[in-house]
Amino acid sequence: MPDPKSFYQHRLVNNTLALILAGGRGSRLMHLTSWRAKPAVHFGGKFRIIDFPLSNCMNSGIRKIGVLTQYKAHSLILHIQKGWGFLRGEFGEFIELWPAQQRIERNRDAAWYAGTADAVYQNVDIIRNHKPEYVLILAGDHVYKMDYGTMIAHHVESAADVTIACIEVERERAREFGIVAVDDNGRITDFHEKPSDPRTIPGRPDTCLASMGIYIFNCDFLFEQLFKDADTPRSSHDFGKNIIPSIIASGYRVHAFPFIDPTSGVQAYWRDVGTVDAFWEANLELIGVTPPLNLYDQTWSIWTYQVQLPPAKFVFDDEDRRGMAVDSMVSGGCIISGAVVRHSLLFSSVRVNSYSYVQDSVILPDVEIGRNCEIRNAVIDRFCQIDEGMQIGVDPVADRERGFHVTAGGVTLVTPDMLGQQINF
Ligand code: ADQ
Ligand code: ADP
Repeated sequence: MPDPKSFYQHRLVNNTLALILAGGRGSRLMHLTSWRAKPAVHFGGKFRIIDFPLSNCMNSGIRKIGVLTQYKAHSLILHIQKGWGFLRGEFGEFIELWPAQQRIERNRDAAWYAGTADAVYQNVDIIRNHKPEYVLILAGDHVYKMDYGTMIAHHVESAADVTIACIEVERERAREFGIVAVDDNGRITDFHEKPSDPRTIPGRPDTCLASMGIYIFNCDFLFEQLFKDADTPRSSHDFGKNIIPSIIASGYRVHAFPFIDPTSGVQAYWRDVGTVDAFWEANLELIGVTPPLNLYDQTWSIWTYQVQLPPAKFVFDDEDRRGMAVDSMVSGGCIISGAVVRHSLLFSSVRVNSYSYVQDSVILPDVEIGRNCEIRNAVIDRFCQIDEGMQIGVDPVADRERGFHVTAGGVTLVTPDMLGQQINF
């Protein structure tokens, strides 16, 4: 007997168009975003950050997706073209890239997507052609697993005009988010984007309820609000700064969708890997025995583009030294030869040569670590060639002198530019 709930959700997701906002600068990731947009930053051994919202769409049954790009979009575009072209156009499925194109007449003076709402506004004609009932707006730069179908069902059942996914955050961090207040029915009564004095949850002075930047709009209502905002002088055309506060002030029904893990009943995993420290920590967290984000869960697979690679290999070198990795994740195509890797995450095709030692580090794809190196507390960017005998993350002063970036948390970031190296694609 088919489950009526899943039929119902299937109809809802089928009438939903997802828009992934992937055009922001993401500059707090420093040199990791010098050449690539934040959604294209590598994560979890073989993925890119954008694979998470895209996989959530696939696993939720949403197969109509626009990805809105602008800054440094080259590697993001390549990744989506190479890895996400498997949808079937003949069944109305697609993932399309929508770069800023200045197609809207009224915006002819604007060079780029001004804010997140402007990015959507500039594509209203494309959205209209798809005739969705609901528009799901997502950030392209968060790591989490979420069933958007449940959120859309919640939106419809609460008869909301807009639903915002929300998560609890510590008050100390709350200034980075849109902070909401809700009534007993989950209706949002107040919203402040990045407030200097964030409002806490009643009875919990250390905790605030934050917007995750995930919105579901009834499509007609979205259009109405986008056109209104486009005509509003001095608006920065941003959902968090302008549209959401204005909708609430006008008395529309805006509901919160609490992001709860359906199996544990507690707040689900969600990370904004917005800084090098957060990036390093979120990657190394995956190594633990019971990681907060399980990448091995086949009921919610994370899809990606990956080149065909042979298995990781751990070899005795020519002098019989054992190559080994413990308490680590090592991706395909890696060769660890006569070297030791501890508590680290190695992306694809990393080579670690004899006498070298790597600990507490995140090594991005296609890195070669020469002999006799020592690397600790580091993030090594793609294509770096680490010369024989180099020490990284051992002496922060020496690291800074060499032009490496050492974070407040003591993580050393090294990129090919810092090593004066040209990239060989
Ligand atoms: P921020 O993350 O600070 O806050 P923003 O910088 O606008 O908001 O980024 C949101 C998403 O849109 C990101 O994925 C970014 O790449 C993308 N983006 C930004 N500008 C864009 C543009 N002009 N064109 C296309 N894409 C663009 C938001 C909300 C807060 C909420 C946090 C949660 O405004 O209310 O709490 O997300 O992280
Ligand atoms: P990813 O690992 O995201 O694919 P790459 O290292 O390939 O990132 O860089 C992203 C894009 O930025 C590349 O496709 C290339 O166009 C450009 N790029 C990266 N590093 C440099 C550089 N040092 N000089 C010029 N362009 C670069």
